[in-house]
Amino acid sequence: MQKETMSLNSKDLIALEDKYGAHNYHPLPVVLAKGEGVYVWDAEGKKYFDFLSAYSAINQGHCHPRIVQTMKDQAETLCLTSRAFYNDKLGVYEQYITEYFGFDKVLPMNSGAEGVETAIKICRKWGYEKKGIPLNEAIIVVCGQNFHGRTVSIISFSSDPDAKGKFGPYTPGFESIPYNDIDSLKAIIDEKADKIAGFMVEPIQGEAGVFVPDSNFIKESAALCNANNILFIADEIQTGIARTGSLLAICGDCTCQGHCEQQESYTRPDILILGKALSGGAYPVSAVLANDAIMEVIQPGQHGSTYGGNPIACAVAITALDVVKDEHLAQNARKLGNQFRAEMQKLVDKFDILNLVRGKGLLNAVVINDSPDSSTAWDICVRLADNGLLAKPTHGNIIRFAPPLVMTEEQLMDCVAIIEKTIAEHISA
Ligand code: IF1
Repeated sequence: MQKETMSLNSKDLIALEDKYGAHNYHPLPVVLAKGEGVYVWDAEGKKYFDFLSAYSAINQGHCHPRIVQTMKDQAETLCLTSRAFYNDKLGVYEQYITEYFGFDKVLPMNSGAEGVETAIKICRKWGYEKKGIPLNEAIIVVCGQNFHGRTVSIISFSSDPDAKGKFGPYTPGFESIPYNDIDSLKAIIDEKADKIAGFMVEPIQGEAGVFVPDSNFIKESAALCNANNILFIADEIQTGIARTGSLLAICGDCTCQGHCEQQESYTRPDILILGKALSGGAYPVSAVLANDAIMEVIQPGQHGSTYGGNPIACAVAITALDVVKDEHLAQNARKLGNQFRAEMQKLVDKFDILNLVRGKGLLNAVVINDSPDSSTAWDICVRLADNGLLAKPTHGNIIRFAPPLVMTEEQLMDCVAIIEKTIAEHISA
């Protein structure tokens, strides 16, 4: 069977996915078979720059040798114990990650959505037991255009009709305010402070098209929460772990590799949710971090997961976080990000078809000068793939550019040349 699979070409493999897989995605017509650093190869051996990084999970680059070695070693030793017993990696990892990000405790899960669900459960229980909200009346405030995952509770507060439609009945207890609108947050807190347990926010909205809020929005909302005994919950699943040019997006302009506790630019969340790059793309690992006064509301039997905190996940995450520090990925993302946006700005000035570039660090988007219903962004991405660079359109007219953070300046300039050439080709086609 393995041998047979090896001889299938991209067309065959796409047909297999089409026939046997649920159609819950619409991928670009590229079949990837190998990855290394900033590169991936398709089933025919064509080489590409990866400018999506598996939605920011591959910050450390594909198949990072240290991460792969750690995973191999641990897989040969002990994979899974469940949490019915202790394991010899979990405590070590918990100490490591809590010191790394500056919290008392961590609750380990697997997918990002599970991390968000975990944060919601902790927040609600804290609301009843610590804040004294009447049972079943807790409100969590969220933002319009959010993306926090795909479970029923999470899509209950989505504003995307595709993500949400016809999956009801929905989970109550969430109220939405416009993103980047501190006055709306003030208004809902003025009205309902006693019942609001938390405010959950992405420091930069990824799915919305890499929307960077005003510089004071995050700081001011955290201060408002703090003043009103409301938990400030940061979903850094996509923005965290060096992607935006600092260890976390909530670190603001600080590039130190620590958790920035002492820095003025740092906004301390009460609950921090991480996922994706926590494993460098090797394994599904998510984590919810909080201090004791919050985390202690969860007692045995009240939350968990068969795979959460398994030895492979713990070992892999330690190495993945080591790599971020050792290879100065936050600094590199900051430097290359500034350079990338400057280069894209030149293209925006030169080509009418490009409207604007925005983003932070190496989480960027170029908005195409065409309607969201047009196929222009998709067509450009197909052409980019032909020219050896993989990026994905979002919302019809936005292209997200998020390469692995291990990229060099020279590689980045090669990519800029591919993008320029592709836009020129698209216009003259
Ligand atoms: C898909 C976007 C990225 C996330 C934030 C939680 C999760 C995500 C801030 C859930 C996941 C993904 C999932 C991916 C598409 C993707 C995405 F386009 F939707 F916005 F990254 F850009 N919080 N984001 O961004 O994490 O459960 O998936 O591990 O295929 O749905 P998960």
